[in-house]
Amino acid sequence: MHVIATAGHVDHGKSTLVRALTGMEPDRWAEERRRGMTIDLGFAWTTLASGERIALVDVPGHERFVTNMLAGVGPCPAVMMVVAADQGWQAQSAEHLAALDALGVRHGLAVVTRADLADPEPARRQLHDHLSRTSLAGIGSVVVSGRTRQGISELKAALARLAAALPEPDTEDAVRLWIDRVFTIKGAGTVVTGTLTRGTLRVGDELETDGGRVRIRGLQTLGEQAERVSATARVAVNLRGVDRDDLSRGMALVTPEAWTSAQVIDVRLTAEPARRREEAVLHLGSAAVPVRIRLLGADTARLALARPLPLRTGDRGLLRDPGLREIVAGVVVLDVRPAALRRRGAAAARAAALGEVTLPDAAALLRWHGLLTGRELRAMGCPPEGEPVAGDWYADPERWSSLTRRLVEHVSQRPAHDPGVTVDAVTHLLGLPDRRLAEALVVPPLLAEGGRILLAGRSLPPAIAQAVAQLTADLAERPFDAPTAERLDELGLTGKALAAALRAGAVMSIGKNVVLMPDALDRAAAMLAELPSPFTVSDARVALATSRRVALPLLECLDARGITHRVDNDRRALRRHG
Ligand SMILES: Nc1nc2c(ncn2[C@@H]2O[C@H](COP(=O)(O)OP(=O)(O)OP(=O)(O)O)[C@@H](O)[C@H]2O)c(=O)[nH]1
Ligand SMILES: [Mg+2]
Repeated sequence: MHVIATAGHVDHGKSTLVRALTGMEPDRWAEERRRGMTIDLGFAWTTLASGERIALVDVPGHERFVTNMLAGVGPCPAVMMVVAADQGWQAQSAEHLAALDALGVRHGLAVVTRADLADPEPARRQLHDHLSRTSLAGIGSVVVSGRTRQGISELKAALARLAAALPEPDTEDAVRLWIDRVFTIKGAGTVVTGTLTRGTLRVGDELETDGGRVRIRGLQTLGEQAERVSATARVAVNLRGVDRDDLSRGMALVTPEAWTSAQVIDVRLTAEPARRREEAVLHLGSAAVPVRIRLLGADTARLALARPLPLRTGDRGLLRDPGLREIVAGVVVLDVRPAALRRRGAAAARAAALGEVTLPDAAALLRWHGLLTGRELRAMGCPPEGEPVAGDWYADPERWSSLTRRLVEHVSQRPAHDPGVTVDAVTHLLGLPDRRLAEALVVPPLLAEGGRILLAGRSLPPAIAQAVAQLTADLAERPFDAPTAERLDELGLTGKALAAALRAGAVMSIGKNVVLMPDALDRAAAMLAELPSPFTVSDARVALATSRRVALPLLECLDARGITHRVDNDRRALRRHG
């Protein structure tokens, strides 16, 4: 199934078109039929000759009902942009198109209606001209009359082509169903409807709403009962555990813990606001939420929402000024839980950080947040990459090495015969959210002994311990970038001092003047295991981000320990274990 919304000025024939396509009545209310005008969203569907089912969300054209229009269009992946042949481009044609453009809608059809009343060509040219400057540039067009049915079969053929070109939704993804209607059915209880754009709903599933957990009691799609419904679909969900009055349009049903409930967000604006403004309404999905705007950079802003929404990075919405009745800008969500801007200059720094990415990935989110769990990353819209540092925790490499550095410094500054610091004290000292992170920070020259963290070779004289701590900090980011002879000299790690550090196991030497941390061989082996096998010295050098001066003796050490072996003159492989 595909779901397509209508758009266009009042009275341009959208509902008539929906009727002609489906034989169904989209205007559900008596008042709508009496006034001959759509007020709220209408729903209808049809099966094309190809067997493809098309559900239509019919929106009102009148400017008073723009909020309803946006609730219908918000979650829809495609649109029919309608202009009447006898009236041409009008104010709401412009506002609706601006909304679609702000939301980044790329799929659709341009439809010239009421072609029995006037030559459709001028309207068609206008339509294409306006579309060409938007995300909908290049879409096809059809000329129809809802009255004479001229063009309706061409329109169906064009819809089949549009449907075939729509991107496949991810039916395995987490669900976020934006609610567009809530009602009760006698004997069944609360029912909500919406456009499902991702994931799959099954009877019995537990979902989350603003108010808490609910369970799916029954499902319908296009008037038929179903055990499961996958995106894309129009769906009616009968819920257990919630009152009709606790739900409304603009809330969402979501897979538990798969989204971030966000009340402050950082966004990119797709257009520069024409004037400074501090308030607007954020339209996203079927929601319309008042927001306070704080501009950060030229095209970035922080929004404070009047109520939280389940969001992820990459979500698109728009800001509208209901007083001036104008769309301010489209927004792309960049961060769903940005840190507070407290210090002077924090806003400028934030703008610069946001400016570095088009859309954040997990690495960018970690750069911004330092430490996040895989679950948090997924709920923010960026599945983690690489390995966790502890449990489900992922770390920004720079933050992680600065934590290592602080810990080594802290431990090495303690008196020579200190019994060490407890893991809990370190957790507190470094402000870590989980003590497992403190445990994971214990790498050479640190070691854990009886629940306490201390410096390996703690019997070293303080000057040498300090030098080792410095070297650890040097090597935190590039562990194989062994210090030069000058640096060793500067640190005082030469002669007797170096010998003492080596004896204590606080550092290791893999060749004359090539000093590394004691875990260097294990770490090198782990990194080399990622390389296509066999590999050359130069492959290893690049992978380990070091020089030949280090790579050669390091590989020889690995050979000597049976971790690697020579395959031929210039290539090696890791020895298989087990
Ligand atoms: N002659 C003629 N009249 C049409 C055609 N399509 C719609 N109309 C008439 O135009 C008027 C408005 O049509 P609707 O389909 O209600 O227009 P709409 O775009 O849904 O209007 P809103 O929902 O209020 O935005 C009605 O009187 C229709 O009968 C057409 O193709 N030819
Ligand atoms: Mg209508």
